[in-house]
Amino acid sequence: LQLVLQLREALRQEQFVLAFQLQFDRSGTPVGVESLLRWKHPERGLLAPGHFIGVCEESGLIVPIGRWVLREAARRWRMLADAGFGDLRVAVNVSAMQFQQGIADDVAAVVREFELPRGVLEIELTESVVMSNPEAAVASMQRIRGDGVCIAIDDFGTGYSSLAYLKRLPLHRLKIDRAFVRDLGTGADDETICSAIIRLAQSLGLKAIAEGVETEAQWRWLQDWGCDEVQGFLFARPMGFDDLLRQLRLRG
Ligand code: G
Ligand code: G
Ligand code: MN
Ligand code: NA
Repeated sequence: LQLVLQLREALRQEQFVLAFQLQFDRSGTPVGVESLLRWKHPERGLLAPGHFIGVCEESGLIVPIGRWVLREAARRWRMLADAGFGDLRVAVNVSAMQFQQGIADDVAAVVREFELPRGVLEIELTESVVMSNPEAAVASMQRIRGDGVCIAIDDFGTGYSSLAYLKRLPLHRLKIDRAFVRDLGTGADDETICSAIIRLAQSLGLKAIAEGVETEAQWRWLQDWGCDEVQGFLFARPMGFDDLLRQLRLRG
């Protein structure tokens, strides 16, 4: 309970910030960033979601916090665009409860407020969020897509997706869970899973992005197997907005 009160206070006092992790295409060109929530705790320093996201979900606070994340990500995209990096896409993680409460109105509102062009905002949903009520999910996702917002399935391969629904969903990207990326390049079983996901994405007309790429060997494997995009510590760690801008400017 104590933590819930602190979190409610944190939202009021603007103690949340977004970190951004760059995503790259096959040639190593930045194509987007994933927004990752951080809590600037007054005593404990910068906290990652593992310390508090569970409580946010249980208490329902994830709804107003998620709304803040969505607007902040859109605001940051506008700042990126003003700095000449408007080609980048900004992705936002959305929790089950937040999605079930309905995010289409919130999405439409930020698209309007920050005049987001089509394709620059992306929503990340997990398989379980979508598959727990696919009919309702499809309707909501279609509204989101109608506003020009992309949808990615996060942690793909760890949940249970109905292939029949995958085909029907208005998706843009499958994010290969980093658990499958870990052993790439060593001949492990996970290579079969990754190549299957990449082929599944291709056959559905979707992009595949690998998360958690940490080694050159993993990256080489992903390039060889035609994975479209990559994200991971090998390329960039999550960073604050000022560092992100500095990195992008250094790259020219
Ligand atoms: O940033 P980090 O690697 O610690 O993130 C841990 C988990 O928290 C990931 O599963 C990520 O999807 C989730 N997460 C990060 N930011 C957000 C957010 O803004 N909203 C929601 N709902 N989850 C987030
Ligand atoms: O579940 P989700 O994909 O949203 O989780 C994103 C989280 O993954 C972030 O908290 C980020 O810090 C973490 N992450 C990003 N790249 C890497 C990586 O290369 N290795 C590991 N172990 N974690 C990563
Ligand atoms: Mn994610
Ligand atoms: Na993930």
